[in-house]
Amino acid sequence: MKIGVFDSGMGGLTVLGALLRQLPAADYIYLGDTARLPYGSKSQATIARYAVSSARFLVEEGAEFLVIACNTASALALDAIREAVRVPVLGVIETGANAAQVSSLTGDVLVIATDATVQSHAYERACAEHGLRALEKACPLLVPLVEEGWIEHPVTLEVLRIYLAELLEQAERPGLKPDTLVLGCTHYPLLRTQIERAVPDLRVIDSAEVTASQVSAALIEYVHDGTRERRFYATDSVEKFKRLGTRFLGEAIDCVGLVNLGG
Ligand code: DGN
Repeated sequence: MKIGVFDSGMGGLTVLGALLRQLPAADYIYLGDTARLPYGSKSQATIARYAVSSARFLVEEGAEFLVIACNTASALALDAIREAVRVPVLGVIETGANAAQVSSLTGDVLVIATDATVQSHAYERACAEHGLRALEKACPLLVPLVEEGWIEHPVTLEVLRIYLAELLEQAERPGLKPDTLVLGCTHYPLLRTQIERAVPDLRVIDSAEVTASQVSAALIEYVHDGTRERRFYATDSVEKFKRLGTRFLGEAIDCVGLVNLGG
């Protein structure tokens, strides 16, 4: 079984890292559309066009199952991808909302994500389908801080503290009783420890881990130990991908292919 994992950049490597831990026998092919990121500032039509061409590339390369390991693409392009390819497609928002339902006893959850994901209200809708009330907050400074490698940096800890304090204050106004916090961006698992320390009363849902669990549960019977192929592609900046990607994946990335998917 070959699983294709797609992100606009490197954040999706946190999902791939969790998949490698939970379902190591599968073959994996990862594409980071680094030439066209960030998706968050583009229109829905453009994001869908980029995401569909990326998904088609992975299927042409043999992927039999696709994981959209990017919240922005999952929020804005999942239907377009499903229409364009003939393999099953799973996005990180539905898996995050499923896990929030299992976690939350009060039915009230908090979500932190990028601007584009929050503006789409995809988490609010997905949570509502599971009978949950979700309060979403954009935390746009976190992606650049993670990409800078400032995981334990005092600036990052202070930015996190401010965002989370604002979110908890907003939650008090409508009388929500949140008990769960969803990390709605694939960059945020790198900050999980710091976030858990900052909000010890909330259960933190790491969408990389829960996505990997759901993929693993769905596919385990189809995965047979074989070559354990791992292939990486980026649409630009392969050297940077190798260097920074290792931090997201948790293991070295030796070889990254450059692929041109057009404009
Ligand atoms: N990691 C992407 C996500 O999950 O939405 C965001 C990446 C970005 O904004 N550059």
